[in-house]
Amino acid sequence: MARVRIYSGLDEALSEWRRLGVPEGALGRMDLDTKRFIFIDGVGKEECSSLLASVERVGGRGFHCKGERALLAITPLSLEQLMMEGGSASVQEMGAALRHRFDEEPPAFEWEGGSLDLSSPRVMGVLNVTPDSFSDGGRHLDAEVALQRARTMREEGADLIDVGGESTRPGALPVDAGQEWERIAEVIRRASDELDVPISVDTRRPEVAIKALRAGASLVNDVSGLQEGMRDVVRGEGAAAIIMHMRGDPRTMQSDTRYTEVVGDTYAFLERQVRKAVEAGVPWEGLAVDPGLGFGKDLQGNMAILSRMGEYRSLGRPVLLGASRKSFLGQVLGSEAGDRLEGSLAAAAVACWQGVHLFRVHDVRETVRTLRMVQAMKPR
Ligand code: HH2
Repeated sequence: MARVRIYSGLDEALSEWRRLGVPEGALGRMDLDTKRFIFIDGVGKEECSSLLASVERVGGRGFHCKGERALLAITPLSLEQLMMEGGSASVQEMGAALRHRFDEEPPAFEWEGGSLDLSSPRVMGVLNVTPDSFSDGGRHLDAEVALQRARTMREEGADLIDVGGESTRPGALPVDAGQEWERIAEVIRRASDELDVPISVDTRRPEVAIKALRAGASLVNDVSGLQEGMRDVVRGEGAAAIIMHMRGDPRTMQSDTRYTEVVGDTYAFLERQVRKAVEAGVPWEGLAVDPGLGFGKDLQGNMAILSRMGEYRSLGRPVLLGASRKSFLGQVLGSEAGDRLEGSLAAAAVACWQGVHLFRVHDVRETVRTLRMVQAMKPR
């Protein structure tokens, strides 16, 4: 049986490989992209050459170093592709090692001055300070009412509170940055002061994010995937960020919901955006990912993602589920946003079973209890 070692970063891999006596010539050929670096030992000569050929074919780099050893640089997605093609025993062993690594180690999630322990699932309570959010729109426009809602969610077990001032439901019209900030300013300031949990700001606008972070928020939850301006804000303020996949913008996102392969396409997007953020200087430990249920996906796409949420874990970053009360649940249940609790809890349970780390929800108490139950059922 082959021995597989996986490294998340090139530095870690290089120092280990030097120690193992791998020639510098081989090390120089390794790519600097955010990839998994793999060392595989005990692969028969013949299998080694076919392994190297398949890795190169899917865009990775491989190098055969003396005896039965190979060095590989490959993205998790390419490795998944090889596994799906029913690759050799070594490919399957690499895939299993990759999964196992993330089964054992919860990813770090950190920002300047804080962190979140992900050794058990964490709940993010949704607080929309908007007139038009699809499920709680108009309820928390008054700062005092919003703060009371935040306190209640905290008491119910929320580990994070996500404050938003713009609805991103399908068809929602954008608001300007000034108006968005005006809605949430007092809530962010006072909630960060008062509550003993991190506050995240749900915004697509760098100018709103920077104000929120300076007012006490620790994280940016960006449904538009952490583009350049937002990356700079997150790096500059020492914040953490949740990178979500969305197709187009809320006005248009449901007009084309076709994908080559929805899990693969969203995975590749998240992988790319994580890499760009790291290249822009945002620490790897400060990034989480979210495939964006309901954002430019149809029922089938949402269900495919939900049933394979665990696969995003091989990105090495915390994975967030945002299914709460969404319309695809209503399509199955035949019910309106206020009557989708069972769907929200079923989605949380299915994702929790697959090792998802963060749950963005409206119904905090019920979700906390569901997650506790699912965790208790998991084999140890
Ligand atoms: N969904 C919504 C908003 N922000 N952020 C992440 N990371 N993931 C999500 O799935 C997600 C999100 C939409 O839900 P909601 O905030 O309840 O409604 P609205 O956008 O209408 O305010």
